[in-house]
Amino acid sequence: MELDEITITRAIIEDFTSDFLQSIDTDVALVGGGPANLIAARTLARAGVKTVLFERKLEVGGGMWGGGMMMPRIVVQEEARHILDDLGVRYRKYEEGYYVADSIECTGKLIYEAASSGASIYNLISVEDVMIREGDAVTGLVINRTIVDMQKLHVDPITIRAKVVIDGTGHDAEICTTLSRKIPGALHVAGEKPMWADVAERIILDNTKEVYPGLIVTGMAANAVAGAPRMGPIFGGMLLSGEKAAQIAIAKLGL
Ligand code: 48H
Repeated sequence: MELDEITITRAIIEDFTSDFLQSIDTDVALVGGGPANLIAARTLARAGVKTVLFERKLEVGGGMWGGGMMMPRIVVQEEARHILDDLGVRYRKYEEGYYVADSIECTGKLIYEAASSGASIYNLISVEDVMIREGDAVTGLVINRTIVDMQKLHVDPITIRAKVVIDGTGHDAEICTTLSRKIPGALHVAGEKPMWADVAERIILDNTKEVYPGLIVTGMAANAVAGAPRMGPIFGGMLLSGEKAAQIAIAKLGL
């Protein structure tokens, strides 16, 4: 068979466009492709929820790839060990209650699991704003190509309609911060506090919640919004938080 470049080009444009058109009106839109949102996306997609995730960077996976100070290892505590088992991530017991896993294996499996469960994942897209309708609820996202922001190009964004939005943007809690800036009084973003792994990991599930109608916060962003500490390279809280965010979304959708 003789390969034809135009066929290759048409396959990419047509397939992407058809998927993207399906994604512009979704049940749940997740902002950020870090570990919390990847677990959330997997949980949602497995429950049959139409799930779309946007990641600003070329690579999905957020801050998990780099482990602790570029040593590709993460620690997961007993409470979240079942998620490593569920993902098929290998780990080693370090001490009672502490498990060490390869951050590259874990990130790769999270991405694989989210994508193969049926979540639509789009990289190189930045969420720059939200839509507010229907009596002050978040009803969608405003998105643009990341390169537009990087190059400071004057290009208008487009929009995605979603019944529920999950902010999983990590330390900067970008969606919550944008909302609090644009609608004063809508939501208070207290800001992340210094490292205290024990407190941070205990409180993250309480902080994973619907912070504004239609907007759920998860992962590091949940602690940043609540004014809770950071925790360093222990990831059980991120995984449990992502699961909880998905469960809140599923309950909101009435499924
Ligand atoms: C599209 C965006 C946007 C945007 C950001 O930081 P993450 O890995 O987030 P979590 O919460 O899943 O995991 C946090 C963890 O990695 C971490 O940092 C820990 C445990 N730190 C402890 C400590 O003490 O430091 O991923 C967030 C993702 C990133 O990939 C961003 O590029 C992406 O969100 N993102 N994507 N539109 N506006 N903002």
